[in-house]
Amino acid sequence: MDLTQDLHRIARSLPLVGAGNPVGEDYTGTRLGVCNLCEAICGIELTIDNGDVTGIRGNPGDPLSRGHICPKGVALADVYTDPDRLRRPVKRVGDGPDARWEEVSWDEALDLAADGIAAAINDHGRDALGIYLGNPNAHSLGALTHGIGLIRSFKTRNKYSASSVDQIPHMYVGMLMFGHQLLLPVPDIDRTSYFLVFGANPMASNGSLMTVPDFPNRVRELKARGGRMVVFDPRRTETAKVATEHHFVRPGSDALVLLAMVSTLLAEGLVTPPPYVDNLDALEAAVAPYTPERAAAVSGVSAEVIRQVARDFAAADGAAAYGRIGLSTQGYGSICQWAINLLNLLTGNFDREGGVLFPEPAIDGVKQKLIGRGHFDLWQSRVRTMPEFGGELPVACFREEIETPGEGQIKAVLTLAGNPVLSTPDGRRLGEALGGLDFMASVDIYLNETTRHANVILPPTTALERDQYDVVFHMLSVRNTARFTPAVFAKPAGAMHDWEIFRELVFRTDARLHRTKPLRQRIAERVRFSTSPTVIVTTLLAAGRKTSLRALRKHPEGVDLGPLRPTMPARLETRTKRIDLAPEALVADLARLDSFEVPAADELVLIGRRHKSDCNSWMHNSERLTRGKPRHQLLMHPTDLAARGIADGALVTVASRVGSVEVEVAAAEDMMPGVVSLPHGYGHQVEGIRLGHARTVPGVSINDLTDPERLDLSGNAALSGVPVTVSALVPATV
Ligand SMILES: Nc1nc2c(c(=O)[nH]1)N[C@H]1C(S)=C(S)[C@@H](COP(=O)(O)OP(=O)(O)OC[C@H]3O[C@@H](n4cnc5c(=O)[nH]c(N)nc54)[C@H](O)[C@@H]3O)O[C@H]1N2
Ligand SMILES: Nc1nc2c(c(=O)[nH]1)N[C@H]1C(S)=C(S)[C@@H](COP(=O)(O)OP(=O)(O)OC[C@H]3O[C@@H](n4cnc5c(=O)[nH]c(N)nc54)[C@H](O)[C@@H]3O)O[C@H]1N2
Ligand code: SF4
Ligand SMILES: [Mo]
Repeated sequence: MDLTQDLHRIARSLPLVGAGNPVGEDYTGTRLGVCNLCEAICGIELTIDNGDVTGIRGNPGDPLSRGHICPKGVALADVYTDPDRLRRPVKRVGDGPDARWEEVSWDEALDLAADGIAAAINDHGRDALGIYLGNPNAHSLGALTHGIGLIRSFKTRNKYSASSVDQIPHMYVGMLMFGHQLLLPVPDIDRTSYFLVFGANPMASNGSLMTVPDFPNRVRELKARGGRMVVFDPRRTETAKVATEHHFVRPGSDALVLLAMVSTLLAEGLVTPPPYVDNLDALEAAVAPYTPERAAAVSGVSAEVIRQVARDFAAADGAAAYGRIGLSTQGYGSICQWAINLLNLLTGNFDREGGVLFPEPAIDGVKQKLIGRGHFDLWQSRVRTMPEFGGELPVACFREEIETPGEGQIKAVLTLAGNPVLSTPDGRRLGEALGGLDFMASVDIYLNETTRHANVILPPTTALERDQYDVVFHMLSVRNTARFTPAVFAKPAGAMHDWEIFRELVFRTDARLHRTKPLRQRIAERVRFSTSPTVIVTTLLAAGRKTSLRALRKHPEGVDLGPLRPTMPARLETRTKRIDLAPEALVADLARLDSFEVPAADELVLIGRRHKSDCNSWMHNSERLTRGKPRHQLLMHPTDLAARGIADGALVTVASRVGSVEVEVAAAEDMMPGVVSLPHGYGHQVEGIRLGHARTVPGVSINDLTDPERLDLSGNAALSGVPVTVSALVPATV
């Protein structure tokens, strides 16, 4: 045994080591890892041959994921090996199609970034810096432990993230009803006998705000024990196909359907709410007008179905209502999430086995106060006066804040792991706005549709090279477990972790700012940024007292902390320790719902979709994920095609108020008539620039059609249900 191995062994036995025990360059054997590509956080086993990953499979020993893996998990190795992935910082020389990218040293790149950020703040004030945080931040321990510090340090009000094209309605309603933005009930899928799903497709997405690896088998088990899964979705999705019942619902009309279910429960005396709720009378008065007949007239769901589902839900021995992207990214997302909570609460399925429960994670962000309870509308965006939520402004306002002159205008942008040009409404024009900035820096592992506008790109290490503990997703998991995964591979020489990049950005920018921070803040930041994510996890686990890093290191497959348990009302964060069934702001928003309009008979509305082999706006560089049948087409019902004289396979123009795209159409019986669907995260072609997508994947960006003017009460973008027209461009050749 040589000295290095001895050192590794000693390091492993210490609770406070940062780097874990990465495999050597010539390692051959297996190694446990974790997939960070979606919220299912599957445990994986890598086969490594002489330092190369030759295979990835699900780890059957993982108490949560139980051996599950999807095509993306297998492709995790492609991120690690992709020659197009950035491994050194690059700076842009020149503009537009003539731009060239040059590798530069970390020192030069970080100084360049700090110069640009500091210049904007010095010349125009702190709000001159705009920040966008993308989805993968939630999947990186370092980004979570150190990202908040970075954002606080810059003090800008121009903060944007993927949350406002995603789950703000859940968080807003969680804050209003349970007193905290991260108190989100999770379906007890393993014990429920009635799983009611609105606007989610976990067979493709593997679940969201519900960490549920191995969803296909869990549904199989649900059905095997006589349980039911009932799905409401405008597309007969992969999930709808394995459901016991599926109902088409017109996009954006769910709030009316859900409220009609709530009013049915009340009208028929089917309610058994827990003792710690208030305002049942107010609720009854507010929802009484929302009858099944009224919902049926606009939703395409019959009044009988609405009544029957409400009755079945109330009668089931353990029922869980759940609504995801299709509910939260629409015009009435907050009302929808309120109504979902009401269904669970009123039927006694809130905080009950087989209903919905609150996980008890080993690191509890709520209890340990890692994040505040949330706030809403404390300030507004400058141009459109849209409300902040939890300190963030709606990303649908990002472009206008860059383009509109005046005090507080964004002059420089920093993006962290995000591609808002493809991911946020009217993305094309956001891209143009980014092109006009004084300065932009991106922390990202690829040159993409967004980062191509940056002056400098700072690429961090990737999943297999860093320690991981899923702080967020253990809080949303269908079973209480904990797992710490040390980096599989060592950080390569000359690479930086995301949190180290954040540290340098903060320190180097501070050194250039005319304003100086109070000494106390500077010392606190020094300490925070000098502490590694793993040390922070160690401390948080110790404080949580459910397990320890030492225990988790002994069990890299993860430890089981048991099924979900009732914990309420003790964990309510409301001042009264009670739940308001009829929060004023939500009741007031019903007035807006009353103007919900059914599209004209010849009008179409657009919705999105996910595929099990797509990963938001990236991973299209992976050959194994992109080969096979194309899946970028506009899906449209045959009767809608026929009505327009469009043939299956034709090239069509899809136009909305905001823009138009040209794309192939595919006839799909699975679509609700009147509804068309495009996947998001496509549309990579940018002329003259070699992006980090060497493989040309066809398709257009749905977000060149989505409309930044369409928002929910919470400020979340209403990406779903956009009115569009579809017309033939070129007749089909086949
Ligand atoms: N129309 C429509 N639009 C949508 C949605 C929809 O359903 N319909 N869904 C929305 C949702 S839910 C979300 S979450 C957003 C997601 O949208 P974004 O926030 O833009 O996130 P991604 O598309 O995942 O972009 C990931 C970027 O991060 C980079 N990256 C990957 N891993 C790392 C890493 O470890 N570190 C760093 N620094 N960078 C990394 C990738 O190169 C890529 O550029 O899209 C939203 N947009
Ligand atoms: N394979 C894969 N998995 C992913 C991702 C990915 O890009 N690819 N992204 C991850 C991310 S960031 C997230 S947030 C989650 C999202 O997880 P999910 O919420 O499961 O996401 P989707 O598959 O988009 O499912 C949304 C469903 O809502 C339906 N829908 C659209 N509009 C409406 C409506 O108005 N009413 C109703 N009732 N339904 C509607 C759509 O047809 C679609 O089936 O997935 C995560 N997992
Ligand atoms: S479901 Fe797939 S993408 Fe999601 S964590 Fe598991 S292997 Fe990764
Ligand atoms: Mo998301």
